[in-house]
Amino acid sequence: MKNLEIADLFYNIAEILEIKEENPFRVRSYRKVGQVLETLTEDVFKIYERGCLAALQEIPGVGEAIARKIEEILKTGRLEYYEKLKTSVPPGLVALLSIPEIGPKTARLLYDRLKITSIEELEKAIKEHKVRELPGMGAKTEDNILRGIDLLRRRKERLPLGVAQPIAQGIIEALKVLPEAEQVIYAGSLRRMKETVGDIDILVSSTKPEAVMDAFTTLPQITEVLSKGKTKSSVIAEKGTQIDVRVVEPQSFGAAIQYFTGSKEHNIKLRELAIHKELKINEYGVFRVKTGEKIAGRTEEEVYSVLDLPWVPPELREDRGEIEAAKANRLPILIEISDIKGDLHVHTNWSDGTHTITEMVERAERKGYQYLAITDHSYSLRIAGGLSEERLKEQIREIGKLNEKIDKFEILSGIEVDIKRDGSLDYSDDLLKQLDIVIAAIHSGFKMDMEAMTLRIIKAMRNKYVNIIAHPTGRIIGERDPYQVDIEQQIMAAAETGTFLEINAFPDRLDLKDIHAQTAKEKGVLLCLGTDAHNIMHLDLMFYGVATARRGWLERKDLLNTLPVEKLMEKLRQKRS
Ligand code: DGT
Ligand code: CA
Ligand code: CA
Repeated sequence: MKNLEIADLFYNIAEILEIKEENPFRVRSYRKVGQVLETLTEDVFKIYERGCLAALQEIPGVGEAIARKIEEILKTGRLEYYEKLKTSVPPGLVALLSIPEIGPKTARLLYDRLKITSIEELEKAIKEHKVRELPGMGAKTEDNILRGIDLLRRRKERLPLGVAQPIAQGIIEALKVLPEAEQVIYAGSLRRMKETVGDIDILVSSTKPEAVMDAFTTLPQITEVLSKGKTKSSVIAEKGTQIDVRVVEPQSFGAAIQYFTGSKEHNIKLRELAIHKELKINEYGVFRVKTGEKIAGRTEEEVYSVLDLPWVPPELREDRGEIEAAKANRLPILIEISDIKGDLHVHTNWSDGTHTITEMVERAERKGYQYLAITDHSYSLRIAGGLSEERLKEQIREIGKLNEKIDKFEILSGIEVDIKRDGSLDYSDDLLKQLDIVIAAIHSGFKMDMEAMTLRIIKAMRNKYVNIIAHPTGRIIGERDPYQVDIEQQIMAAAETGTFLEINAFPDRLDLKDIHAQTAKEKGVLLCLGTDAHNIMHLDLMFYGVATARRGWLERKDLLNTLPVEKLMEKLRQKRS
């Protein structure tokens, strides 16, 4: 089994335990293992081969008991504990739980009262208005559930970027080692770093396409070959992902990458430009209409250049003004991962993270960062080990001591403080004042109407100690729609109060999303990137945050954490004065 399949198995265990109303902390620990395995860059099997149980236990969140379970899965392809557990709940109940709006209590109720064990049965019961009759339910619940079912179906159609990217990377690495492959690259929506991806498009430049096709269609990660041709094949890989690979001759490679990167809308605009210049553009190159002479195609730069355009970064190719900007030579100089000087949203084992402050700091230093903000959860979020006032004060002292011991690196004392329903915060201003950085966020009470929710967040922004609103719309891609909030008003209030807005880099969130980040920038709001890391490996998810920022046209100056530490501290203090 592959990482993602093992991750799913642990998620399923967590869900069944949830139905059985087992200890929530146990449920959480299984879910956490699922999350960790999902974001692991190395193959679990390779880790196991390297050092058996001991190596597995080095994976964050994996203790001895879990390591033994992983070992059993790797050795036998199944887990006895899970097989038994499955038989302890009615079949079908687990399927209901995959609907975002349905928790274990509701699933049980639907089963006990209406004998519902599948999504189709549930839809039928809702159509017959049977669900609203159940205790604690109503017409609104029925609507919510239908929306959840819709979300689930949409999710199945598109893959989150954070799932697609590692799968594509794995295939690319496997193809790169082929002697016949000159260059290998992903194109399509993945190269544009869209938050979800319909299918993965990979291009290989080679003069021996058959050899590449043979190798590709027999890779171990591929579960089904849909079609195999001389230069193009389609397959299904992990998680039901469709992957198209095309082999192109080196002299057309640039034109092919340009064409297959899309977007379709961007390409249509480009084609119109070409026509005006009496040129024809396709996946093989750019040609003069009159003579048929080929004038570009080996590189992408060439293709843009014969149209009198500078090369356009893939993240901008959505026909949202990039061609006009390119023509006027006003393309933004997009932020790069190397511009990021620190992570501003990080959890540790003081709340629900896996690693110690020191471990997180060491990893951040190794990434070349200059600072790291420790922002554990606040008191209300008890399930996540939210810090009491006393514990927070203790953490501030601890960070003070650690800072004395290290050179050339700054640990910022911070908090991810809960915004309560009335817009007030979990701690007193006196305590917030003692912190270097305060992130405020919503973790409960998602279902308010738009006006109340917007006011709730704006009230938090008015607190002069609140520097940042984390994951400002609360969406979880494919899981939970954004809460009802007037994003325009939220952005205006951020500008007015000098509050920064986060782009949460966790690939399930990417919140603010690209276009909202762009609006914020246009309104003069400074944005910041935080991974929301709960273990050391999550610090690497900054990649996805940067991708989102680039899709939002952001430049170095638009982001808080491209600043050196002194300038950052200055910015953070500005609101207080
Ligand atoms: P996806 O897979 O739905 O996330 O989105 P894309 O953008 O990866 O779309 P896909 O996989 O259908 O096709 C890859 C690229 O190929 C697309 O971005 C642009 C190009 N392409 C595909 N079909 C057409 C077309 O009919 N006209 C033009 N101009 N380009 C096309
Ligand atoms: Ca695609
Ligand atoms: Ca495709």
